[in-house]
Amino acid sequence: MSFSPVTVGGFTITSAEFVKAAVNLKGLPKERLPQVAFLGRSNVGKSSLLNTLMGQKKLVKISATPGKTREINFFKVNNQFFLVDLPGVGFAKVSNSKRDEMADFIREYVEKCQDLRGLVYLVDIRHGGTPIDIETVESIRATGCPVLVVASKRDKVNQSELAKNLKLIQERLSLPTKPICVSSFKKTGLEALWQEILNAINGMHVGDDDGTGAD
Ligand SMILES: Nc1nc2c(ncn2[C@@H]2O[C@H](COP(=O)(O)OP(=O)(O)OP(=O)(O)O)[C@@H](O)[C@H]2O)c(=O)[nH]1
Ligand SMILES: [Mg+2]
Repeated sequence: MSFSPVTVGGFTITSAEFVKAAVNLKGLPKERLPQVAFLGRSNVGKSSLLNTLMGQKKLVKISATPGKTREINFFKVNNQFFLVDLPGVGFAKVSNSKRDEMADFIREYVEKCQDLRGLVYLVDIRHGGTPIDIETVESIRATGCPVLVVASKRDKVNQSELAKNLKLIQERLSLPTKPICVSSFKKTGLEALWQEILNAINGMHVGDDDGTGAD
């Protein structure tokens, strides 16, 4: 299938493909490439953000029922790295035992996947960081995996709510600075986020391309 290159937030995507869904550690891709994974509460906008970052509409499935994604989905970008869609954290309609199983699988993946370079943790800007967010971010940090907290759904708040909730998230999640805030719908905040993702992967930068446009 042909793929038309697309530039999102200053980063050019020359290929983006779904590689596989894993339900346990044995199911991780065999190919050794750096990975950056996306985590956050169910419905926070992980899958939508992945589509937006890769300049896609439907590559990542957005299910109508939140909390339905039980797998870890791997997407290969530019044949260089994987972006990873993790199941939503703490979805109330999933039974406690299923939730624990999932939490165990996510923890195992974060602890054992040697190619995981960092984790983007999404927080809904309207909620300003919930107890589940605080607990999850702390448990990921405890594994030693770098966590980048990003606020989602920027388009849902006005300027004063934005300022107030960015500050709340910063305080509650003990961040050194205010988090990046993105909107998948309005395609905002993507440049800062791509830069962070590329920094996490091998120290590549958006500016690796020397800007001359030469190959
Ligand atoms: N207003 C607004 N809505 C968004 C944005 N991103 C996602 N949504 C909506 O939020 C809902 C959940 O989005 P998903 O991308 O499926 O969220 P998810 O985190 O992948 O959810 P799970 O897979 O259930 O964990 C959908 O109805 C999206 O259309 C955004 O930037 N702005
Ligand atoms: Mg999803």
